[in-house]
Amino acid sequence: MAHPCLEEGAPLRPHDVSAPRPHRRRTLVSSSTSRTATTATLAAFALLALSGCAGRVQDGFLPRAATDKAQHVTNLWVGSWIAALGVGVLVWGLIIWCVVVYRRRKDDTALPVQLRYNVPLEILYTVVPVFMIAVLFYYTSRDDTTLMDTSKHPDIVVNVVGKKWSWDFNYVNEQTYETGTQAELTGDPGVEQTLPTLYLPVGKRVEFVLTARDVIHSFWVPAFLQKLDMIPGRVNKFQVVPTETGDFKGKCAELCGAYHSQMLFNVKVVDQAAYDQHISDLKARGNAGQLDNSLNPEKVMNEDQDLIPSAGSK
Ligand SMILES: [Cu+2]
Repeated sequence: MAHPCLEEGAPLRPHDVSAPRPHRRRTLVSSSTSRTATTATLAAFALLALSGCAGRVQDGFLPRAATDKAQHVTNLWVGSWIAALGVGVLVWGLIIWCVVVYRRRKDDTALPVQLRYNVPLEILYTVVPVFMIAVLFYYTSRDDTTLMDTSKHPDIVVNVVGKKWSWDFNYVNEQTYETGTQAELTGDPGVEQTLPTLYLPVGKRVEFVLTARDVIHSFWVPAFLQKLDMIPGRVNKFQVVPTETGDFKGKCAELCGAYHSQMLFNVKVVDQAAYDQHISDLKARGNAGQLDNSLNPEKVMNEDQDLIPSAGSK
């Protein structure tokens, strides 16, 4: 037998309709609600300010796209937010409409029917979300394929090696390298100059070949709007064409141990002459050859061996 309260027309218990609500309680609830709303608004502004969000609204507050492919990420991000907001506004609107139109009136003494179904509506509830997910999946998959495409011939190949807690950059065709040591974030100015710096020529297709010496790291230049894991024993690749000169920041995006937060590097996108000069400087410093994967405690797996770049692969 159903619970009496679930039966159609079951009368409300007297205290449900007639017991006066203590005024004090309502005041407390409404003041605590408004306090919560104020706190949430302040927190949102603080988050925006503290995160140093310098992005523009039309970029969805992402850093400005600095590679040929980054605009795809911005478009997917902004498009997804617009879709989510559209769905949100519709759902919030329906909720508010139900709350207002079907609120309890003074003379309501009976609970509405508590168990009811509507097959067409329920089919709609199932089909519409599946359709929405399919659309998001299509655009995500399409952009993922573009971002991960390495079929074009690169002008520069850089084997970036992640290690606890810094980076080695092997310029494969130039047969020179830069090796980094962990940043020491003392809070004093000048730390950035101690970080390893990756030089890239503007407008040239760069292939990053990513390997790791010890644990999983992730190669991330936020301005490129793209990152990829570096997995011990595996070789991952992606290509970008940096489209503007300038100084950018790079970091590890995978929690990799105690000093993960200090696994930082600089990126300088420069013209070809400055790039060539940097390569000459590295060679003059005696950095000949490669700091390759022979330094890793674990071998790169057999099936990935042919992905390891060698000079002349350009
Ligand atoms: Cu790391």
